[in-house]
Amino acid sequence: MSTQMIEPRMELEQHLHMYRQMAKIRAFEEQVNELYKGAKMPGLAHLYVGEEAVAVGVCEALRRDDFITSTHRGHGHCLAKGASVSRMFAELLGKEPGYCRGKGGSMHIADPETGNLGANAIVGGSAGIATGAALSAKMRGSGQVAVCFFGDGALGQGLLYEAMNMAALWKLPVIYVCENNLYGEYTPGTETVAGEILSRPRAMGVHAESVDGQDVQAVYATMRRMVERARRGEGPAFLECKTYRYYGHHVGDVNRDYRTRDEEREWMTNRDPLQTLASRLMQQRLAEQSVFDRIHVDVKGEIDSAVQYALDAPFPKPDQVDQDVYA
Ligand SMILES: Cc1ncc(C[n+]2csc(CCOP(=O)(O)OP(=O)(O)O)c2C)c(N)n1
Ligand SMILES: [Mg+2]
Repeated sequence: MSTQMIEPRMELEQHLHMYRQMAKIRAFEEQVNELYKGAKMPGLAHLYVGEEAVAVGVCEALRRDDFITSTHRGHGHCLAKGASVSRMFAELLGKEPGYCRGKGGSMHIADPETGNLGANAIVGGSAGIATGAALSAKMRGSGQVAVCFFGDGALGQGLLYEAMNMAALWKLPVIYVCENNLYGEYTPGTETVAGEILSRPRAMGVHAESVDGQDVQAVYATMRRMVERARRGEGPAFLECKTYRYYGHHVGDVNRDYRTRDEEREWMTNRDPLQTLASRLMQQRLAEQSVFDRIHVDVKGEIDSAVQYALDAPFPKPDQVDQDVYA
């Protein structure tokens, strides 16, 4: 077979893999919402439903040993980078086999094996960590790249600019991925962000682009170019992904008075990341509806058994309460 025939097949497989990853994140988050509503999960969680194409498109362009730092809305980032669904659920339920032995919960999941340096509940807090990881990669000559995920709310945090300034001066292999979902908690970005977002990194000479965050193929393609230039030593980049969260700021934010149902419907029906990819592949006659249906059935099976595993798992023993806790 000529490479010309192999390549489209491999490309299709990769697109279906990205679809599966997005479907897995969505099913995971829907299940988290059920656990919250059923009073089985302690605390709150910030759901990533609607934003799946960002985490998947970005992480698909990374190596396993590349680094990511995450946010309070971090489940999608962790899963896209390769975290185990069972250990994620276990962590959310406070169980011993969880990523932090059940002591971190939703907003503190870290997984060194997949290069995940951790979620961070301090808005903008992980910009310094990702930039430090990129400095370390450069000094060690490891060829690794670090990605810093953050929301539009973090655009108001000074640390981001201090870190980006150093990254530009030292040409560090770090990519700042801004998930612009139009709101920080209950406030629209129009009331908090002055001027053009991209002009901020550009003022420091950081390569910056904006992409449709609901289009996983576009996110992936843009990210690949940014990762390649970072690995070549050409320095940091900034990627603004325009996206939308379908649920409230967190699972308890059910009224969402700060935005309209029409706006939500528009994003859910016309700009859904899973539907966008599926309809494009079907229009190109590369896959049929049954392929996507099958993926959802498989994913549901995986999620159901993982959540059962976590529900059955033990809590940490009382005498371990102060172990593995650093603050
Ligand atoms: C330094 C800091 N200030 C305030 C908060 C409270 N807080 C938690 S999430 C959030 C909004 C974050 O918005 P954004 O960065 O746009 O992320 P999104 O929730 O939209 O994904 C705020 C203000 C915080 N966690 N950390
Ligand atoms: Mg936001």
